Formats: sequence, C-alpha cells, structure tokens
Amino acid sequence: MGVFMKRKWWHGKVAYQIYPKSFKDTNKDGIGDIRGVIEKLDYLKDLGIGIIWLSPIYKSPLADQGYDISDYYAIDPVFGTMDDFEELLKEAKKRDIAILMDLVVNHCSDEHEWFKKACEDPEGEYGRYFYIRDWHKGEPLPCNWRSYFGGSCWDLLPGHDDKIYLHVFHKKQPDLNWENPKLREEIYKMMNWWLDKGLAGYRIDAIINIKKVLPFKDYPIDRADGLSSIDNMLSEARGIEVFLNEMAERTFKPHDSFSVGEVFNVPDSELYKFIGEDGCFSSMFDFNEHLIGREKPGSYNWRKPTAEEYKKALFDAQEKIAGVGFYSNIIENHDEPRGVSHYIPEEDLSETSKKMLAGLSLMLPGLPFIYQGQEIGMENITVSSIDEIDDISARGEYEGALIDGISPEEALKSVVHYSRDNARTPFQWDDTKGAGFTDGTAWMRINPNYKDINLKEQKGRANSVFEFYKKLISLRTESEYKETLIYGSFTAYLREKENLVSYIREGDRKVLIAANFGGAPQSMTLPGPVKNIILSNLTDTETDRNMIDLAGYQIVIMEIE
Ligand code: TEU
Ligand code: CA
Repeated sequence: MGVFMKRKWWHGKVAYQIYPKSFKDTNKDGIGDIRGVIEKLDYLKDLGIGIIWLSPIYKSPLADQGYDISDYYAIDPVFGTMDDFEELLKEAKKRDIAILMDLVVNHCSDEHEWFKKACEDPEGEYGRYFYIRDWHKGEPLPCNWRSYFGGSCWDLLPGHDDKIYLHVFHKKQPDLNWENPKLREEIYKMMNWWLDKGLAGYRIDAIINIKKVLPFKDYPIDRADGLSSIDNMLSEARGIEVFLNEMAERTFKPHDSFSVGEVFNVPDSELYKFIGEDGCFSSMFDFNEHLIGREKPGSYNWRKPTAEEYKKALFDAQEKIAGVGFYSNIIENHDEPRGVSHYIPEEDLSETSKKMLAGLSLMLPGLPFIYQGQEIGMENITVSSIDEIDDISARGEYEGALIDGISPEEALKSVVHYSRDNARTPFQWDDTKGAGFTDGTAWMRINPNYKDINLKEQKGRANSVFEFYKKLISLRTESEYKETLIYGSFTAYLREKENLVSYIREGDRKVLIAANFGGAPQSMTLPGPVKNIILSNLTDTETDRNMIDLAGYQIVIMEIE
C-alpha cells in the first residue's frame, strides 16, 4: 500500500460523467445545456457524487459531438455562455463537487483558427501546428493508417490539390503536431487558463495518439480497405512520457489537479509512468473489460463477453495495478454500449442483475466513474435502419463492413450493439413526454423504455437500481468501511469457481464481495465467519458459519471476522 500513503483530495470520491447534450435541456431547444447541469447539482450531491466530468462543451461544429474543438477558450452557444459555466463552477464548489472538463488535444476542429491559418499558409507558423505533406495525385500516401472512424487518415488540405493533412479520427479533426514545442506551449497556456478559473482537472481524450511513429510509414494491411489499424503504429511509438511529464509539470502539478487519461495500449511494465507515484496523470481508465471480444478489427467482428471473461479481465486489471496506482473504474461511458446490455445476457437482464454489476464495479480499489443514466440502469436502444444512427463512428464502421463484403443486414445488426448512440440517448428523468429531459423535441431519440425506466419511478423505491447505487456510493464515501474500500488491498477469492465473481478488500476491516454472475443458484465457502451482511441486491441471504447460498445474480457484500 506504500504508493497510497500520500493521500490525495480525490481518493475517496465517486465521479460522474455527464454527456451534456443528453443530460438536461432547460431552454426547450431539445439539447442539454449547462443550466441543466446546474439544475441537477442537488440531484448529484444527493447521489453522493464528488467529481463531475463534463464531456466537451467548448465551441465546436459538433461533427464528433464536441470532440472537435474550434475555440478552446469559448463555450459553445448550444450549451450556454461563459457566465453559465462560471456559475456552474461556483454552485458545484458550494456543494463540494469538483468539475473536470474534457481535454481534447490530439486534434482540434478543421474550423479552428489554427487550421484555417495553416490552410492559408501551409509553410508558415500554423502549418507546423499540424501534419501537412506534399502529395500529387497518383502518388502513394505517406502512410496507410486507417482513421478510427474509417477510411484513410489523409485528406486533401482544403484549398490545395497538392497538399494533404493527417487526421487519425474524422477528417474534421486534424491532428495537432505535438513535436512542435510552440503548439505544446499553446496547449499548456490554455489548460492553465481553465485551471486558474477553478477547474479541478481534466479527463484526457485519446491522448495515446499524440506520439506518432515518424517518419510516416506503412504497417501490415489488416482489412479489405487496404489500410492498417492505428494500433499497429501505436504499439511501436515510444517516448510519449516526455510530452506528458512536461504537461504534468506545467499544468497539473502546480494546481494539485486531478487528471484521468483515456489510455489504451500501454504495456503493463509502463503503467507506472502514467499513474505511479511520479506518473504524469492521477489516474487512467481501466479498459480491460471493454477490450474483451474485440481482438479482430471492425466492430462487426466483436462479441459480447462471458461471465468468466469478465471476471478474468477485472481481476487481471486489479492485480497488475496493485501497488502501482489508482485505476478509474467504469462500466460504460459515452463511447460504449450500455454496460447492462453488454455484460449481462439479454434474457437475464433485470434490476437484480443490474445491481450485481454495479456492486462488482463499485467495490473495487480505484475511483468509480458512473456514466449518466447508469445509476437507473439505462439500456441500449433498438435500431432498424442505418439512417437512425447518429454516431459517425458506427456509420464509418458500417461502411467498412460493406467493403469487407458483409451484407447490409448483417452489417447493421453488428454495428448496432456497439453504436455510440446507445449511451447518448437522453437521460430518463420521468415518464412524461420528453422523459423530463426536454419540453421541446429531443435532438436524439429517447429510448422508448423511458416509461418504465426513469428516475422518478426509482427514487425512493427501496429496491430500485438507483437506491442501490446510492447505498454503494455511501459505503465508499461515508460508511465505517470507507477506509477499507478506498485503501484496502484486493484479493481474488475462489477465482476458479464458475460464474462466481468474488474478492476480498482488506484494510482496517475485511470485506468480502460475492456475486453469482449467472442465473442458476450456487453456494460458496466463506473465508471466515460473517460478522455483518453489509448489503445485498436480494433480501433473503442464507448463510451459516462456513457457507453462503447465492441466488441467480445475487451479490452480497459482507464483513468477515
Ligand atoms: O475516444 C478515443 C477512442 O479511441 C475511440 O475511438 C474509442 O476507441 C471508440 O470510440 C470506442 O468505441 C475519444 C472520445 O472518447 C470519443 O468520443 C471521440 O470521438 C474521440 O476520442 C475523438 O476525440
Ligand atoms: Ca438547451
């Protein structure tokens, strides 16, 4: 536990991700806004939230829903004004809630001033903010990398027919050239500007992409489009820590801010560079569960995890991070399917299984991040045509599947599960028209199940998913088990027992978490006599001194002597 001796202000908090566009609309334009977030601060406080991560609200053409920023110093008018934002900071502070913004600095928008100037004068100062190369029709491109959203990552530079620029995401998201110290200075200046305003820190978007293998070169072709996944390049890229340590020294450290990286593709032996005692970030997301079943490129090739795979990913992640640092644990986010629809077999989806999944994740070491709507068990949506999909990633994936020779029906079926729309449907506050999200017409369709699944119905109902989340959170933030749950060790328990996911947290108390990740009842041996049943998702819990019986999808959290 040595590394955690230095206690940080954020260690004992529970964080909550808001996707502002779909959270709460206050001016009837059908789009969630900052005033909506302010309005719901009391709700979040009551839930027990201590940190909010806001997905991007900066000025943006919203080609990738705000992950394409055209002015880092401005709030997009659809979300409100800078005054609204400052009021949000003030109101959050009153409630002891820290605000994080999304830091999107691998790329900006093609409508950002820097890119416009680069197009006007590619040889000039701003040309060096991007990756621009000479190219003539018929020549090979500098490299064959596939953009994350499909197609080549090179496009013609607007206004030129002999120059191209790099974008590893959408073509409206030109990559910023981190090798240029001037660009890096601009970014740090901007980050400090917000931190000086009172921002508590950042969630750092797609950061692993800022270090490219240069000079550009091809990697093995891995799909019918003749291109190569960016992952192939990233696995060879070295030296990102130079940029990230510089960022930390110049921005996070002087502000004692919290930073959580969206970090993929890090070898286990390098984790300490990211979140160790002297790491560049406070924390990084655990994506190990999310990666299950995604070995082959193309989401139409992906498959849902099994209980055993889920357990393995969860435990392996905890074991490799032990003694290194704090993971940020998620069940879902704005890029993922709804966790309950993804990790639980369709036929077993119920309030009981939803609560089990919540308990397993929230009792882990690390910092829990709850994604909006997760606390009421929101589910994936059904889609019957590609035209109903808003997500540019899913649309690109659909095109890619067609190029690979998949039939349109199959392609649709397979991209639907991973479409980012699943997480982006409006929050279901109540059962009125607009689901309490808007009095206008929602920008995106509301999941028709809002009549059954909504906060109003769950709030105060003792056995609801929402009330269960509240209890789990309070265990971490204000109970006698707090110290153990925040700083205690993690030990897998009866790891080999099929459909059982169980682990022990040990600090000043010893807490056993036991979950039956399957529909059939099972019994398990206890590691010692039960002192206290702390919480369960079902009311009847049968134990004697040595054994406990678990009903299908039951989770029991108990103190052991
Ligand atoms: O996502 C980065 C990223 O790697 C995604 O492509 C992710 O792998 C994929 O969405 C999984 O389905 C971040 C943001 O979270 C995402 O919303 C943005 O679109 C992206 O960066 C570009 O900024
Ligand atoms: Ca609005």
